[in-house]
Amino acid sequence: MSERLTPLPEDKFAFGLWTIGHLGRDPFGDATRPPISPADFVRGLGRIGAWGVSFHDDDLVPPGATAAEAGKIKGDFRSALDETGVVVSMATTNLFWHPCFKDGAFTSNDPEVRRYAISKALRAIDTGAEFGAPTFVFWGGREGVESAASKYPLDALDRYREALNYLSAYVKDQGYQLRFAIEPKPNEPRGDTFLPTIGHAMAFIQTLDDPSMVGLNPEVAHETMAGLSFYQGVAQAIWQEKLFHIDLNDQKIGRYDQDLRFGSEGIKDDFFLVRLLELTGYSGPKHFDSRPYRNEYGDGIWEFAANSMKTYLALAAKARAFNSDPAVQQAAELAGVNALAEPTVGKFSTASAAALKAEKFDPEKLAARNYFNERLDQLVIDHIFGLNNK
Ligand code: GLT
Ligand code: MN
Ligand code: MN
Repeated sequence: MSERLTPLPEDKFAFGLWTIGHLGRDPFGDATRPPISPADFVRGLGRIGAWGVSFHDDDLVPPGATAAEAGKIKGDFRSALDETGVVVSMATTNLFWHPCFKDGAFTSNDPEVRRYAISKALRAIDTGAEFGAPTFVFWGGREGVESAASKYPLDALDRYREALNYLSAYVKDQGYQLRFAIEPKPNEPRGDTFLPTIGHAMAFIQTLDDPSMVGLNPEVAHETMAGLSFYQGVAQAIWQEKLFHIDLNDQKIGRYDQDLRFGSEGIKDDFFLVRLLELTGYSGPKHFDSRPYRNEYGDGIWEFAANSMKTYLALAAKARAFNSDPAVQQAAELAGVNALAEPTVGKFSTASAAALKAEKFDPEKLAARNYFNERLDQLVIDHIFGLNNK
């Protein structure tokens, strides 16, 4: 394959400080890797050709740091950005780690916790704006319940909405060039999470004071955990102009949130996802929210990151080859793929409805049609395996 497999800035590949830099801690075991400073992390990204970096407020400046320590960390981070040309592509706030958020943040039953959560988010938005982040993500890790008796969900949604409306108004008041992206997840760490899927989040956004300011940051692993098709969810988000950001990783269905390397599991799903992003001209960051295997160490973690980008580029090349293959175009024609783009009846009129009712259809003949989906789908497999060249 003569296609380009090394990343360029225009690919907009980005990584969060908590991803490649994940220490390997899990619920059953402690860290297996040493920490990397934010500045060294950015230098590492520069070396592998990544474009962007993202962070939680607490990843950049650890809670409890003095003003002098915070200034030093931010200064070093800024120097590394300037040195490498890496940009800050997204910022977010950690409203899940500290035990005070054990009952939720924006939806905690304790009003003091809710006020603290909004205060922390306001300060994190300031930090995001300070580094020019165009997107601010809200992943409601602790917004949920174990016992359904503990929260009346309609109240919880009211409080969630109140928080996002307040924070949107703050962004406008400050004149920040920043949009919000909600990241849905069905469960983990809570038993049930509010706004569990792309669909729930998109419907919720429509109820906000300014829906245009809020979109989505869907993640492969999260929809897959819910047993849903990430591809179909992302397609609808694009259709509703709500795909502001995307978290690429991989996941086996029915498991805990694995955050595996993009392209390491559902390769056919990943092929269609990349094809969709490329075909629709999605122009936001391609953000890898994944972590190296817990037994990976040293250079291995950077190899993991470089391979995430390589796989994306390889799939994009496969998607282009698939789209331009005459055999695929022929099979797609037989399947009626392009015919679905034609309007069915157009706009309603009394006359057209009368004519439609009078039209003669032959359902038996329609039922006898073959759509050749087997042929079309085998071509997908042939392309992924590279058999189309043989
Ligand atoms: C956390 C979560 C991710 C979110 C991050 C943003 S933090 O690691 O598992 O899916 O994207 O808050
Ligand atoms: Mn995840
Ligand atoms: Mn994520």
